[in-house]
Amino acid sequence: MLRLRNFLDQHCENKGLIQVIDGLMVACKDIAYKVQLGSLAGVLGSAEKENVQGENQKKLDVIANDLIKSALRGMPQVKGLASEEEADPVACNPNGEFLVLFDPLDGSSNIDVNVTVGTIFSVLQSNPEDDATHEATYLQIGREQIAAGYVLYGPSTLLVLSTGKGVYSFTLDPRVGEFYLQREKIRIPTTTKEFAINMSNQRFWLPQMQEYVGDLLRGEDGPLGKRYNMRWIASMVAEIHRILTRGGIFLYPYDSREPNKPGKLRLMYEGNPMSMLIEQAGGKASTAFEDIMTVEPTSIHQRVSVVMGSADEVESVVNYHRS
Ligand code: AHM
Ligand code: MG
Repeated sequence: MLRLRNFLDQHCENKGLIQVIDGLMVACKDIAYKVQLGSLAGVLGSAEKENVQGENQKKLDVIANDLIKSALRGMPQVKGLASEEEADPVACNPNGEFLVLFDPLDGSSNIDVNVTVGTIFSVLQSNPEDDATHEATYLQIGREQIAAGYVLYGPSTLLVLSTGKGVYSFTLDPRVGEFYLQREKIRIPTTTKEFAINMSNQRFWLPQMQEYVGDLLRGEDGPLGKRYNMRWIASMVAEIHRILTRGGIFLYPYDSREPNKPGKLRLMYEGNPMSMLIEQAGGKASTAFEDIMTVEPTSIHQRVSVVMGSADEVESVVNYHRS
């Protein structure tokens, strides 16, 4: 079995990037260990404070953020970082080449019920003259990402990674603390009969989205002509992992609960990295109007409408929105 480090040495010419991924995984293994111990490590429950987005932080949100932050700050290759749990970007090493954006613990509403959560990350290249304390330094479109991935803390701990040459997954062997390659060049089936959306928001969606989901629910009697199954885990990492395993479509579209925000999920450290993985696996990732990875970012914490997964199904959603 091929160890992650050996895989990277064989598949990635960028030695600095290898160091960054290696360093990130040191922090993620620590997070995996704490998630596994749960209440035995005293890490469950609320941190009794809010992040910059006004969301209640869980203890593990804060712990995961601190672990990743201190790992990245210690790396000479990393110039700066931005996190869901940090109001502002954090400068690391002035001579560093890379910017790392991350959601330290996605799906954290699931921690206390022992359901899968994960860390999502996106790596960008910086210019030597860029100031890592400036938000503008980080505002690159998703197509500029040089690597993206997530670590899933589920029954097994998995890393799913792309450095722009396909998607690979690795499983952590906690007995030796190493990730081993398990799946190569992952491909998402083009068609699907499985969708994931939070149906409780139905009345707040755009009419086009209501029409599309209405047609899904009509099954073989509707215009889509097939019976669909539904899943909702409320952990984007877990949903995307299911789609990378057996296909499907994941939607967190615009809704009018907060009319000024384009969606719930964040572009820079949720939408973009997941879009890179999905596209690298042959799927599509759209806002329903344009490719997510072409959206020009205007702030680190900006929101985006998300429709991603099996290519034909995403195309179908885009077609409903053309009308
Ligand atoms: P988080 O980053 O604060 O955990 O929020 C993102 C999560 C996604 O993982 C998931 O798809 C979504 O929020 C679930 O939202 P809802 O509570 O509407 O089901
Ligand atoms: Mg998240």
